[in-house]
Amino acid sequence: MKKVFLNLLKQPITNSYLSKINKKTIKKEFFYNLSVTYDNKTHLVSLSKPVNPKMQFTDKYAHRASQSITMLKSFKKISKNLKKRFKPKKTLEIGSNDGVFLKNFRKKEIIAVEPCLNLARITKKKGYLTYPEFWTKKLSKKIFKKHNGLDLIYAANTICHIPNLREVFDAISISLDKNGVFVFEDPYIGAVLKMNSYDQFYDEHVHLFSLLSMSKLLKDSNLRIFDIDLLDTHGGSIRFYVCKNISKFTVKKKVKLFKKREIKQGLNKFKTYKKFSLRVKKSKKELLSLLKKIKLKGKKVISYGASYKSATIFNYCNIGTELIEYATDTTKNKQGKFTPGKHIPIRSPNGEIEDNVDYAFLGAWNFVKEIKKKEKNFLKRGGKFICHVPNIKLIGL
Ligand code: DWN
Repeated sequence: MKKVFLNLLKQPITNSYLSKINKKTIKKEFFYNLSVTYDNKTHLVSLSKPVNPKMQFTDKYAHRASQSITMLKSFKKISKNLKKRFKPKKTLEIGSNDGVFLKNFRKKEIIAVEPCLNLARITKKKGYLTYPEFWTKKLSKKIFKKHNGLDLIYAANTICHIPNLREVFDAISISLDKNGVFVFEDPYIGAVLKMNSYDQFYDEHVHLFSLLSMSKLLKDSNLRIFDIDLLDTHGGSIRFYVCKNISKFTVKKKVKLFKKREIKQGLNKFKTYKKFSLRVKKSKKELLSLLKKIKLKGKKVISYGASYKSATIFNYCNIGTELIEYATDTTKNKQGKFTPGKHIPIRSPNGEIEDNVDYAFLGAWNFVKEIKKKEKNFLKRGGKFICHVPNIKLIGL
């Protein structure tokens, strides 16, 4: 049975960066109620009512996975490791974005699947075989017919975006070779609870996974987990190594140990999530109080990164231009636009943070190390970052 534990109020579609702000565009903006459930049967954490994917993954998809050095390095490392460990001859990536993972493979070795047409065009143009479609059983059958069984299927920050997980996993079963591997990584619910990073909940993050939930869900599609990795990326992610029930892989000892750890953290109990929701309310109160205090002193505050995550914070906490003057973002097609819901203008960072800025809210807190390195001058002149994870805090030199 699914039970709601968190209500993050009215939220927009996070990819809907507005080009103009006027009566018409404001009236047209789509909002839904963002509440989050825990299922005591499967242990899965999901949004109560997912938004229609066709409204999200359009031909105007803004996010570019290759915007951070951290992620470029991470994809390079995992590509190298996967090649060394599994020696795949035919690999497929679900949700290939702008090709940040693909580029580590030879063109004839890898197939891309990407439903956002503007992104699919990028990898197609670079010469990668790209299916501009959602990952479904129908597509999987088509791919199997053309290429036979796949040795490796990889997905990063994609599977948690798909409402119908049974369809995803059945589709994997269809096109994966007998001893093929399906490797996927997504933000980890255990880390979200630990870091109080409630901004990991937004329209696109339909589910947040644990090992407990994933072990149950994969069974129905005759798949099983044989290894896992815990990652630092995106504020704490989990990577699952999955194979067919009948395959040769034996389960690593750490899988069993990790399950015990999750039980100790209470990931199989509703009350753990309920307690988290109280911490979220506290975080909102403290963030608003800090921002208001800073503004009363006449200081200038911006947001560093107009991330999708930050849309949850701005809309849940009701933070608009009265508290945050503008956001900077390196993604070209976000620049000149306005953040969804709260309509904060987005600018190009033009190198470093401007001299007259006193505080920068970390909309991209998951890249704090990279950002601190880049913004040494801001910190040297006394500038401070505002960060909401794990607690509301200021980060200086
Ligand atoms: O799952 C998803 C993740 C992986 O990416 C998608 N649903 C959408 C998107 O979510 P996000 O926007 O919360 O992800 P990021 O990668 O945390 O966003 C950071 C934003 O900050 C990007 O728009 C780029 C920007 N940025 C910047 O302006 N300066 C990032 C860095 C490191 C910088 O130095």
